[in-house]
Order: sequence, then structure tokens, then C-alpha cells
Amino acid sequence: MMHVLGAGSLGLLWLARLQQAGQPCSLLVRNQATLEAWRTADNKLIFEQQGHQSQQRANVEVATTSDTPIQTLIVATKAHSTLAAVESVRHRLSTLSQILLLQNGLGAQQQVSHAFTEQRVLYASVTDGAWQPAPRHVIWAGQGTTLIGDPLNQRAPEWLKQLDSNAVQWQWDDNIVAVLWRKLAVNCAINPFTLLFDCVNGEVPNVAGSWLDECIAELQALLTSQAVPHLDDLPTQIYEVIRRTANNSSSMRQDMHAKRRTELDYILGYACRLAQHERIPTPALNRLLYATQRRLAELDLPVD
Ligand code: KPL
Repeated sequence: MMHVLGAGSLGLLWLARLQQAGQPCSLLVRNQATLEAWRTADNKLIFEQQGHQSQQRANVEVATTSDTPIQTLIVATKAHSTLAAVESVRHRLSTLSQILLLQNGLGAQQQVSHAFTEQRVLYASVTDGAWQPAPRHVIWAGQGTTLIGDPLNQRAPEWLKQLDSNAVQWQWDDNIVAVLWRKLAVNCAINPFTLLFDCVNGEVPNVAGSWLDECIAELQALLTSQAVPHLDDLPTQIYEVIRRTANNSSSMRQDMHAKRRTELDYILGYACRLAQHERIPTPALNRLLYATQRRLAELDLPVD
């Protein structure tokens, strides 16, 4: 039995695909009110892909009140609520439990690794696109791949085979931290600009001008300091993502429009803090962080 923690679009996407592949799964929700809402809706989960809708029955539990042991915990919360969410099920974990973290950015993963030294903690980089038009309804908008790895460089655990590749397209990566750094660099170069200028990804080069290239050069220097390999193609990769996702509204812009807390602090905030710590000058990134935080404050949204 796998447990999915986090009932946002990513959590529901994992739950739906795992259940569809016949994998016993339980969704862990935050409180009784959310559980009641599921019960009222007969625990029905709507999963939509390429216009095709299917319905499933979800097995839903309140994370904190149940005490059945958790063997495999898949954490699909936003970065800023990850540590508290995993702490809320600590009493259900044993030394045999394994935790798979699906968060964006960096920082949340390290917080969990430090707090849960008795469990094996794996990190993943997810590129699927998913959104929720309504509660308990998830649309799989873009198929991506999931790279999974162990920050302590151990081999892939056996249980990952249960993520039947028909359910979740995943690959093991021996340098998952480098993968997450590259993804963070892509998100640093795109997401804050889309929030600041309230634009889709494809407009970023126009609205940001040379500021974008200055940020990319600073990100290259920062990632070099973290021993991320093959950085020559980072600018090409970033421009390629902008081209491929030109009509997308970035996750940060979506959060802003929905008046939700953004993941800025775990993306650009993390990069700027680390640069300061490593004494790498990043004036363009700092200026972007400051401008984005100011915009969030104007909108009455948390700046961290
Ligand atoms: O990952 C993304 C995000 O929106 O967070 C990008 C790559 C920018 C696609 O929208």
C-alpha cells in the first residue's frame, strides 16, 4: 500500500495513475473537513486526459488521526508545507518507511532529509503538467517524465518497480540533486518574470530583455559552484523550455492569480541565499527577487 500526501493536482495525478495501474493507494488529507467533502462526493475522483474522463473511487484518510503504519510515502505538497506535512505523519513511520519527495525547487527536500534521518528519503523531479478545474477532479495536461534518485547515492529501492511504467513514467538518476538544480535554474529564469510582468512563458524574453540573459549567466555560475555538470547548454535548455511551454501560465503565475502562496522562496529565494553564502555575485537575480517580492506584497500575498 502506498500513501500519497497532498491532495493538490500533483497528488491527485499520482493517485489516479497508481490506482489505474492496480496499485493499492491511500490519499492522506489534512483534516476531517476535507475527508467529509470526499465522503459527500462518494470518494469519487475524476481523472481526465486528452478529453477522456474516467472515474475512480479514492481511499481517503486524515493524515494525522489514523495510525496505520506507512511504508511508502509519496509527498506531493507545495514546497513550503512539506516539512510540516511529513511531520504530521511521523507517528506512522518506522525505520523501514521510505519517503519520496516530489517538490519543486530546493530546500524542502533538505529540510525533510535532516528531520527524518531514520527513513530513506528519495527526491524526484517531475515535469508532468496537471491542474484541477474543480475539487477532486484532475486534468493531466502534459505528460512528462519523473526522474528519481537518492541524494545519498544509494541504489534504487525495489519498491520503485511497483510504479509500473504505464502508471508513472520514471527513471532512476544517479545525480538527482544536479537534476533538481537544473530544474530550479529553469524555474528561476522563467517563473518570477511571468509573475512580475503577468505574462505567459513565451513572452518572457520580450518583457525581460537582457535581464533574462544576465540571470541565466548568474545561474550558470551558481550551478557551477554546486558541481552541476554540462552547464554549457543551460541557456539553450532554458530558451527551449520557453519555446515549448510558450502558451503556459507558469505555476508561480497560477498561484498568484489564485491568491495562493507561491514557491518563490524555494526557487529564486533559495538560489539567492546560496549565492550569498558562496559569495557568488548575483545582482540580476537579487534584483528579480526583490522586484517579485515587492509585487507579491502589493498583492497582499506572502513574500516568502
Ligand atoms: O515548471 C514550470 C512551471 O511553471 O513551474 C515551467 C517549466 C516554467 C513550465 O510552465
